[in-house]
Amino acid sequence: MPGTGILNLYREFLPVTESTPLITLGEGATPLVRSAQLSKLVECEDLFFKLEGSNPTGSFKDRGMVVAFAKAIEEHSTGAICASTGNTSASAAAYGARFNLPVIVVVPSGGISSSKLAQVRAHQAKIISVRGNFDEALSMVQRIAKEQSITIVNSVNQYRLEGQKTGAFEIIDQLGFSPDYIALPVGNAGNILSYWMGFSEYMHRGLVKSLPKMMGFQAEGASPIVENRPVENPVTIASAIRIGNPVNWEGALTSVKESKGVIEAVTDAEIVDACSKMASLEGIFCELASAASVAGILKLYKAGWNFQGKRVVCIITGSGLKQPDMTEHMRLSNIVEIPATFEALQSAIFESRSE
Ligand code: AN7
Repeated sequence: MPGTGILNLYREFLPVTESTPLITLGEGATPLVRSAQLSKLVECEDLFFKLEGSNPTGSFKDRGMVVAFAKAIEEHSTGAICASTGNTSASAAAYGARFNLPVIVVVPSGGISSSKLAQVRAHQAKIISVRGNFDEALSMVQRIAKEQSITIVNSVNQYRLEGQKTGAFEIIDQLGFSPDYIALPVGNAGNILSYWMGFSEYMHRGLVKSLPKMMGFQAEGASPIVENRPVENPVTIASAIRIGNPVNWEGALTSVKESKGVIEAVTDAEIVDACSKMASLEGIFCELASAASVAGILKLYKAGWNFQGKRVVCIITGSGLKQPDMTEHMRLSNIVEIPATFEALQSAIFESRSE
């Protein structure tokens, strides 16, 4: 039954006890959409997009957040805290509002998009802006959480990973088999680990016959795992993945190693190009960070990878509405302004057609 949420749907795979409240805001059951054009561009048997922007707060974070909040409530927590590049905070704020848990959000000053900030503020979470980057914010949050026994809802919280692995379950449930490749953006590196946990678990339980290769893509100016060293001042246009020292670094490496996948970097220009292609060729408006997965596939194809006969799923982690201020960097159509006369409309249509 759709709308019942991932805790209900996948309870046997989740850390649900008799006293876990099966809360939901309607997360999960997101569309898996077949590519119309990009699959041809990379000569791939089948390319799918998992639209995680269709979750209640517009990103994949809700899958993990619902489990983190359910466990926090079960454990009689008095509040939740997170550092965030935006989506984690938007999700935490929403679940906090709905399930009566005060939420504190710590964000890098100027480092999160206006619409994510609007979500946090609308949900009345306490918001603290740090003059520093995400990694600095997270290390302070980890210390506060430890000293003050507030529940941390970043992906150091194992329940977040447990919830996010349901994305992998859904892909198999929707396709009926495991794809050959999963491509996803990597920031704090929780999601790539979650997906690998999910696929491995289905395999272990005999619910699927093969495993995909995990392909993680970082933004070039924020690619510590690729460079094999923390990046002190990460820079990328994709603010959601502007992270220099991911907490699940080891987990990401394990996922890639065990699945015989890859972790690579894509440039900002490649991310913007992929985001524009998603919007103009596929009808899918996604976040820049999310487009890193698509940029990665395009890059590997150009580097000579052969996707013939392969089935690829790109995890589109967040909606483009999350980052309206970034669209200016994309290829955009012109706006033709006219006086309110029928003749002007007629000639504007005619002229723009003949362009
Ligand atoms: C759209 O919100 O880290 O590698 O604080 O918002 O699991 O961190 C967001 C990360 C990909 C990377 N796509 O996932 C935060 C935050 C989008 C994101 C990622 C994020 P992880």
